[in-house]
Amino acid sequence: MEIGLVTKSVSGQYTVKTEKDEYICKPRGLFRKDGFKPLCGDIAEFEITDVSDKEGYIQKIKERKNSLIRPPVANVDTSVIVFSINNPKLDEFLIDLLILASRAHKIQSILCINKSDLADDDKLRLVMKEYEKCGCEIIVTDALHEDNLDRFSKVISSGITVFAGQSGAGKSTLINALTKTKSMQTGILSRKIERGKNTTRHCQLLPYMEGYIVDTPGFSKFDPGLLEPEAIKDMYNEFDEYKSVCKFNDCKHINEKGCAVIKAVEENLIPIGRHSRYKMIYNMSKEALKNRRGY
Ligand SMILES: Nc1nc2c(ncn2[C@@H]2O[C@H](COP(=O)(O)OP(=O)(O)OP(=O)(O)O)[C@@H](O)[C@H]2O)c(=O)[nH]1
Ligand SMILES: [Mg+2]
Ligand SMILES: [Zn+2]
Repeated sequence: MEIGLVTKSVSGQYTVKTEKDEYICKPRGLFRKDGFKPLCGDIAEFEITDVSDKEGYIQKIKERKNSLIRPPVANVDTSVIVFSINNPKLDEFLIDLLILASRAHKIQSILCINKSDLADDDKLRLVMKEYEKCGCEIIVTDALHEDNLDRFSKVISSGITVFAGQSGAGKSTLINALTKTKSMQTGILSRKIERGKNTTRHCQLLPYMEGYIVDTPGFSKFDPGLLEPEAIKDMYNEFDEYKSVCKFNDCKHINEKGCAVIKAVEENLIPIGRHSRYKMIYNMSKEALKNRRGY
């Protein structure tokens, strides 16, 4: 049996890369019966069925560390959350949700403020201040002029990295520049094409340094209902140094008496924007949980 990394999936066919070679593989029938599908990023055990044509048959998938639905990829180590301040307009709510989604999947995230050429310096500084204590490294780039892209070589040099963020923020432009390819469609054209086809079916890992990059085309939505309300409050690094002082052990930092987090917000020690969006996200995920349970 051979072992390799699934680097590409197109309509039921999987490219599996071994140390020396690449094989086009089909999954064994039993997977389909179980409703199980291999994903890009999976470590696959496969049998070679045709040596000269390099074809194979996937027999087994190693246990995954995590798996995402969009993009459909497994064993993700890092997410790069790409956004811009102008064009498209800053969407802090989406940024916060993507940080939370990453944490929920045990994925480390990096914030990339792209289109720095279009941003006003004061606004840029404010945004960096807002996120300085969120626990994510911040990289400011201008993908169009390939400015500051070498920063990525230090933070995503290995493992599997997913680029996510608002549509039009420049994910594909960044990826093309980093991988020195034109693998990804960019611009309005890409969005027109993506709308027309089922993008959830197709996925590809692009080699970058010792690791791989995956694009998420046209990301604009994320459902807070997928987050567990009780888990969210522990995903804000900003709250860490205050929450042990809250009067109640199970304080949610929403409106409780004696909440040290709320006090820190009032004293400008925690960005008010991060906290007010936290309250919204917490309530939305609580509502969603109620709807799921039916009470
Ligand atoms: N001025 C400027 N334009 C940029 C920059 N990065 C990307 N663009 C442009 O912004 C547009 C959108 O870039 P894409 O790379 O397609 O954005 P995307 O995030 O992949 O968008 P979706 O695939 O829809 O999610 C393109 O016209 C790019 O040329 C940048 O740093 N500065
Ligand atoms: Mg794109
Ligand atoms: Zn509290």
